[in-house]
Amino acid sequence: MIKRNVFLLILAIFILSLSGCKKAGEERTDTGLVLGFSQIGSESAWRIGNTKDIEEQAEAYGIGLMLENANQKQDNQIAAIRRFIAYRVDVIAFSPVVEEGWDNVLKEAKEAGIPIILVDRDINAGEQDLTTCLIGADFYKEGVMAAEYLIRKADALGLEQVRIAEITGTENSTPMRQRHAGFMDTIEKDPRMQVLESIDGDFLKSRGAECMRYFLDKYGDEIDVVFSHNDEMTIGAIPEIEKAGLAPGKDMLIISIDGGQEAINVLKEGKINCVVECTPKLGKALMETAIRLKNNESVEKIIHPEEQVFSDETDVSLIAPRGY
Ligand code: GZL
Repeated sequence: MIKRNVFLLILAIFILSLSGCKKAGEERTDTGLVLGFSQIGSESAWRIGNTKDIEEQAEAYGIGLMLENANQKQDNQIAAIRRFIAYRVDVIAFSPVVEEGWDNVLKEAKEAGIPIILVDRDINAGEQDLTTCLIGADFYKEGVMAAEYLIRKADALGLEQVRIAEITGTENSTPMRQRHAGFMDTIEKDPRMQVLESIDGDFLKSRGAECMRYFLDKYGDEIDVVFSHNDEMTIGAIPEIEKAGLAPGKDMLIISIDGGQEAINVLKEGKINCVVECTPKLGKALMETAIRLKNNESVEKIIHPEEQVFSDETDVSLIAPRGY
């Protein structure tokens, strides 16, 4: 009897400790489903839009959402997943900040019988079957679309050489690895294309500015193209180009990924040439998948949203408000 009381006391303390997360509330909402979600952080307009969409869709679907923000730290995500397991949520979802280091905590979730949904990014779990599905963009295709735009633009401008400065996203993250791979695989057959250097901007605006200062100091006006893995870093880089007396979008082509409103506004100003869309609106697919799992229904292994390219090849004034 004492053991049970100690357990209940520990459980009560644990539940009270969940002050950092948005509680499902004591009452289960009308689906009777509680979803634990570990979000990477708030590093970009994309991430903030993704969080907002997930919260709105949980409300719309009547799902109790416990959302924790990991502030870019994998340890915080692992701790959050352990709390969700202890709280015995029905489904756990998370956007892994990097691809490695998840085996142990996901095995604990599997042993607890709680299904895991990957949102936005993937993990490298080898042959182990630790997650039920991935809901997120086809990052490789985004890299391909960025490169295909560049090849078309080089043809249109009659460029004989195309020297590229690449500002990558968070090292070892799925979007960084796959956007780089898709881009490189597409340009490698084109003898005009040369990547001067690739450096890690960690998807952050401040790091994007730092990377651009480094590139300008080292290569100056040799740079023909900046390929940036997300809008935040692109927005950080553009003022540095202007401080160097160069016109972004004209003296050097600017290619970005995400498609948030701020980048689209800069595209409309002519300072960015191409923005590949990476939609953050994954909430609807997440809620529908969580409900299917709770009902023991099968789900697709990978769910990719449709995505498009916004560029100076079309009338950018027609681009509708982006919502993030
Ligand atoms: C892509 C997402 C990336 C965005 C960045 O789906 O993982 O993380 O491109 C965000 O803006 O930081």
